[in-house]
Amino acid sequence: MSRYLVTGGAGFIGSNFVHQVLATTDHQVTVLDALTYAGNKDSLAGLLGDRLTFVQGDIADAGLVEDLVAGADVVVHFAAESHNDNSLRDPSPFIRTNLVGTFTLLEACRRHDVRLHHISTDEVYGDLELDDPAKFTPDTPYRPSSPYSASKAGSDHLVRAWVRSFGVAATLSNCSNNYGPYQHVEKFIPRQITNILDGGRPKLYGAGVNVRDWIHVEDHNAAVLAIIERGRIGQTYLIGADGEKDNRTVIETILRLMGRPADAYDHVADRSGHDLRYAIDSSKLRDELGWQPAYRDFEAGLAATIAWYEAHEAWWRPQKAAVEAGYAARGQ
Ligand code: NAD
Ligand code: TDX
Repeated sequence: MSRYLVTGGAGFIGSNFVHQVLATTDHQVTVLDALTYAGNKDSLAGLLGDRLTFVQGDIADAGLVEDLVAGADVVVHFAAESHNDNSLRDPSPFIRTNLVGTFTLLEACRRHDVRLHHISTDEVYGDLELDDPAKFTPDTPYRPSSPYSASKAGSDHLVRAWVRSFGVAATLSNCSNNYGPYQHVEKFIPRQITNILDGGRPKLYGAGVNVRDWIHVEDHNAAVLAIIERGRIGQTYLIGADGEKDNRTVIETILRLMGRPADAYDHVADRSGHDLRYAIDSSKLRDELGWQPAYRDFEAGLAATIAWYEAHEAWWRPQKAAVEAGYAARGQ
């Protein structure tokens, strides 16, 4: 039994991680989450109790972090400002949370000799051409495009520096685009599903040729657990499930699965600096740690995700109108 401190455990991937840890291990979990607009305690409904404690607070609050890290065996660091579009409007919380917050956690882990797993993104590598057979590997040079991805790239560099300079026992992972339950309606897939459920239309940025490498959130989190249990300290593992799809195809698939005509969507203003394509080579993770994705059929995973949003309107409804008003104000 280990004591896990999970930052960002009320967010999309973090809350799914808490569900998975409680269901598949005997670990004790403390969630530290600031409950920003992206955090939702309802994502942990029914779980709070003997094995799960919730602390509302900021990962950049050094005093609070010091106390919580001192009582943990492992810090699993999901907390971040996570949405590219928001980072284009106001980068400042991205700098504070993703850089200062990660620094604050690293200092506490260093003082208390606590193991850290840092969750990051494939976006730190920039983007690939559509016709490039290459995928991102752990050796791909960093070339982030947006304030979000630059702040995540900086956080990765901080973690590696604290490993090398101070001997902090950390691992890192960079994952591709996640989908599944409890994802905020600002993100691509939940936005389109809930637009349709609301009687509206999906919104495609630009021509929609941009490619994302989709992975189910449970597969991401199973990989994170494998890295915490069996990964080598100081190493970076790329997590991906060979799920490349262009955005137009994803929208057409959602429309078909929801019984709508495939062309019942709107083209809207493109994202500034929009990364063209992401693709992950996860062979290091598969070869070293024996990880394999369980969700190999994207359409089946998408259908299950649609069913989840249909059944959980009370979870997403409170955020929907404000998110759409924000997009509409920007022509998106
Ligand atoms: P999310 O936005 O859904 O959740 C982020 C959580 O962090 C929220 O609960 C929020 O309240 C909390 N948080 C934000 N600032 C905080 C602060 N200062 N102190 C404490 N808590 C704070 O994000 P997500 O999609 O679940 O992403 C989780 C992690 O995974 C992030 O580090 C992100 O960069 C990474 N990641 C995400 C994806 C993806 O597809 N969503 C892919 C690869 C990597
Ligand atoms: O309405 C939309 N229409 C649209 O075409 C939205 C919200 C997005 N898009 C496009 C932009 C991207 O090409 O869909 C793609 C996916 O968009 P997002 O869901 O915003 O994800 P992305 O920018 O790719 O980043 C995600 O994956 C990597 C997460 O938000 C990050 O946290 C993670 O690091």
